[in-house]
Amino acid sequence: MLLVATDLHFTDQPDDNYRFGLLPWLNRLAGESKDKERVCLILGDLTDKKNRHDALLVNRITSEIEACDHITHFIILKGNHDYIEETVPFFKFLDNRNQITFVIDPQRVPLPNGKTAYCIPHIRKNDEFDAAVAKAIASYKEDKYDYLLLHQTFTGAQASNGSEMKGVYFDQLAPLHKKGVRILSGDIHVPQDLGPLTYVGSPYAVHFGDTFKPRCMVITNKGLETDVRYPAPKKRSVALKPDAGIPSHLKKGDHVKIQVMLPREEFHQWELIRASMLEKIKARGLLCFGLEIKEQKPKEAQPPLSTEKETPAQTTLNDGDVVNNFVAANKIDSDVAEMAKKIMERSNDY
Ligand SMILES: [Mn+2]
Repeated sequence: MLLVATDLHFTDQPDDNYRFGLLPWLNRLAGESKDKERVCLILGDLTDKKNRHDALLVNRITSEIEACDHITHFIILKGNHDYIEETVPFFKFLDNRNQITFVIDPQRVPLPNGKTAYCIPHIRKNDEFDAAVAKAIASYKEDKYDYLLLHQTFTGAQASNGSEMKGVYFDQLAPLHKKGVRILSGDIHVPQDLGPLTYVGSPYAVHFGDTFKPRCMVITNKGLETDVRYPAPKKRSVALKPDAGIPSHLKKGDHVKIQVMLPREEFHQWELIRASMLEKIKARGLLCFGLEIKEQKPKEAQPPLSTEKETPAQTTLNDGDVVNNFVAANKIDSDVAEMAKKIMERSNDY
């Protein structure tokens, strides 16, 4: 069997601790399989920061991988968050261990279940990626393979805020798709099919405002695919009226940032409203990462005859949306965008 997970974004932040249950959980799933070979594919972004990791984090990741006694082999692709220097990703040293293959360059990787994967880890330059795909197609003609594993942004992919990403083109993968090669990619956190390829998606919400349904995939040796879902907290930003209850979809342990919509003339009641909101958050067992006032503009302030719709952005934009909009408008590198989101999240932490 193949267990497929990607974009784990492990960090040393206590708030991200929920991500660490994933490997033991995948290991338990592997333990339920009758297959002899139980291979875990991680399609990149093992960690969030690219370099200079804390000793605790590094030792935790290595020991958690080693503790996966039901998983016979790990194949880990280099994602864009896994390196600064292309040839020396931080976790390259994992490749020296028996049960781990850490793939840095495009290459054919035989899977222990008898299948073969062609891996193209993250490539920064689009033309270099295109050249790697051309090589992969040539390689298929010489000798077939079953899977093409990637970590790349393809044009048309849907980001967590619904906007469309720009990157490399998926049309070039069509010849492999037509031959029946299963194409799986990491990088985009929202699980989705895009032309010939499938984004597996993150196993949990990574940023505030991530509303997608996270998943991992299990693929049997016969090629049957099932989505599996690791129980992890949601990370939601919500805007509420001062007397509103907490939305029912938020459960114990979920991470929330709350904006309370308040007309300016009621700002003086904030201390009371804040205290009552904190009570509600506590009663529901939520972890609060931000509680702030958002001014509710008076109705008469809006131009009454305007044909323009009020942009929902005024009331529902969260930090992630703000960054994503800016990134889309200014064509900013996705790594920089991720960093900006992190900074905004931390600066809002209580
Ligand atoms: Mn990622």
